Amino acid sequence: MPALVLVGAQWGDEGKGKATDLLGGSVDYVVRYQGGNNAGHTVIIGDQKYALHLLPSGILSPNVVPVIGNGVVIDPGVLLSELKGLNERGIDTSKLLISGNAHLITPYHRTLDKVTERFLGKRKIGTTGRGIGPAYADKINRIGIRVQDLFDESILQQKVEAALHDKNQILVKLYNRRAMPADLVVQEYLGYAEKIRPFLADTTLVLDEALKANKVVLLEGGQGTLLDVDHGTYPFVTSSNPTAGGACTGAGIGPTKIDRVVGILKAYTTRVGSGPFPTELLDADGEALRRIGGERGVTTGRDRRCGWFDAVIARYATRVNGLTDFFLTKLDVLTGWEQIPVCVAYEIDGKRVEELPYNQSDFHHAKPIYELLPGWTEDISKAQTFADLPKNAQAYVKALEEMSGAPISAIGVGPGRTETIQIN
Ligand code: 2SA
Ligand code: GDP
Ligand code: MG
Repeated sequence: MPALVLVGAQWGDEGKGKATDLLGGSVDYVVRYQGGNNAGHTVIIGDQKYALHLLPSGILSPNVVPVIGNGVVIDPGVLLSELKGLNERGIDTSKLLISGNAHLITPYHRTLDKVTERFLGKRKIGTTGRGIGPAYADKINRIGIRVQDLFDESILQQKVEAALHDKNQILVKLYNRRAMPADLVVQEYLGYAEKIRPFLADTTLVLDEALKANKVVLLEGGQGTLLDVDHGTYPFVTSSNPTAGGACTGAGIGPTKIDRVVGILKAYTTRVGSGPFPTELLDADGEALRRIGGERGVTTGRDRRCGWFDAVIARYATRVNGLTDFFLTKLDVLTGWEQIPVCVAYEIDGKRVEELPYNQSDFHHAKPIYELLPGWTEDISKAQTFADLPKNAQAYVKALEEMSGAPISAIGVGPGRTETIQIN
């Protein structure tokens, strides 16, 4: 198995951190390929809970080489404090590799993220405020600062000045903020250089050599399919490509090297931030899913919006990612409902629609068409095999598999590493 991709099949927070950690024992490299410290990946090992934002979840597996690929945006202050936090808990982070081509998030990106959201008011995206969008905008606009720029003071100075040229006018004239002096940013960022240097690597070369030596490389997505800037619910998306194609550009691996794409799929649906969400529940069921599922943002602490499972979205994730299989997570959270509604299609302007509409307004109008599946009351958190699950839970999993278009290869029945049913 050369390279495999692990991607969120919904709007993120499906349990990618746990899934990556589970696979950690059988892979050699874990690569983050997009996003930045907007992500919040939770890993629970024994009685220890880790919340990773920027670092690949594989950093917790002693034999894994963790890699931050070129497609990631790095806030260096956050990177160093996350490393320090892990070191203080006895985790060895010395094997980390960081691409010199990854872009940096700077204080002006964070400020712009926050002021534009405030300016948008009711139309806001609901970003994490971490500067992700503005940093990617600069990358595409070719005025970004890259990790490698930290090691050449005069280049860094020129690039920061160029990036701030327009932004300071915007900050002062449009948003009534103080201008940001380039020198201050440069001084702060030069201070990070020597701390980051030991991790600097030509990561595409390292990964190519690893693949040639038959090492297994896991490409770990942040966020999820419906938050993808191309394939998600634009403009209510993040500014990168979490979908499987993004793994190739964000890690510098050719598609021919990937032979498995795992979609992480929650047994119900959640979303953080604004945007359409057909199966959203604004009632006691939604509240119960939030409470039982502990649905709160790992980065911002925001309550997550909750709703029933949406098979249209799962099918779409199978299509745009070329999924080979799913990890179904949080099945245990559904224990106790007499009947569990599952959205099988949408009604849009009086018509039944089976596939995710590409038209934004149609998606905003989509009303879920539900099928009711019988629930179960037995505690399933100790189940170790599929046969251990109550019949109705088995039928729920089988129904989801049928509707979603790819086989389910593992089922999460609790947050811990061992609370997982492996199938076949
Ligand atoms: P941004 O900050 O520009 O990426 O925000 C754009 C949209 O992307 C959503 N987004 C996320 N959605 C779910 N989980 C994410 N990570 C954190 C978590 C979220 C948190 O694990 O809980 O703590 O709030 C994540 N990151 C970005 C975001 O909500 C916007 O809708
Ligand atoms: P990620 O961003 O996809 O890594 O997911 P998050 O860490 O943001 O959110 C997933 C949450 O669900 C975390 O608190 C996990 O510990 C938890 N979790 C993962 N899998 C399971 C599961 O099968 N059952 C339960 N009850 N919790 C799970
Ligand atoms: Mg998360």
